[in-house]
Amino acid sequence: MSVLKKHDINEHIINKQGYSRCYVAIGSNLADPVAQAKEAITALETLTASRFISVSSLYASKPMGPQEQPDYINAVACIDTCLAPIELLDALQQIENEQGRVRKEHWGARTLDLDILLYGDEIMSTPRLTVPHYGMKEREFVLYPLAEIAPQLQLPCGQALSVLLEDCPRNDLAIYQNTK
Ligand code: ROI
Repeated sequence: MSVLKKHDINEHIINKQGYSRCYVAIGSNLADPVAQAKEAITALETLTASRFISVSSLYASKPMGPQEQPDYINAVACIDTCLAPIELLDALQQIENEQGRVRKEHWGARTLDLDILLYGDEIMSTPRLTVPHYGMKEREFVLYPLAEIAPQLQLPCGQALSVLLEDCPRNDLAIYQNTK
């Protein structure tokens, strides 16, 4: 029997048309977070040079970092894109800006955060972009929504998402609304 390779498990990481499978974290805790998240999902559905694959439910989560800020709405979306990593970052920052992103302090409240969690199987660190996202392995509001849409996922480092989840308490994470 043949042994499954990482590329078989993370199916279609790069398919024949040169698309890379990417996972994007969505987070908001200002200016109607549910509406912000839904608007971001709509923008991702029509992202240039990309195909929208799926999105998790919306989750309600307690703030990580300073506690004197509102609870967050979080979700994770999956897209296949022909955009290079920096082009994808630019496109996501444009969506953030179009939704009037406000962010006053580091780790403080924000109208919309769109973070690249994974870009295919790439591992990269540049001044503007680190992939995989530096904090994703410890964040319940990232790992649980990610597992909802990609339960079999393996990270580029070889770690299985299912193993990361075993060490990640849910805290007060709760499904807030289905997006289907
Ligand atoms: N906390 C939660 N629950 N959700 C987020 O999306 C989020 N984003 C952040 C910080 C400030 C780290 N805390 C968060 O950037």
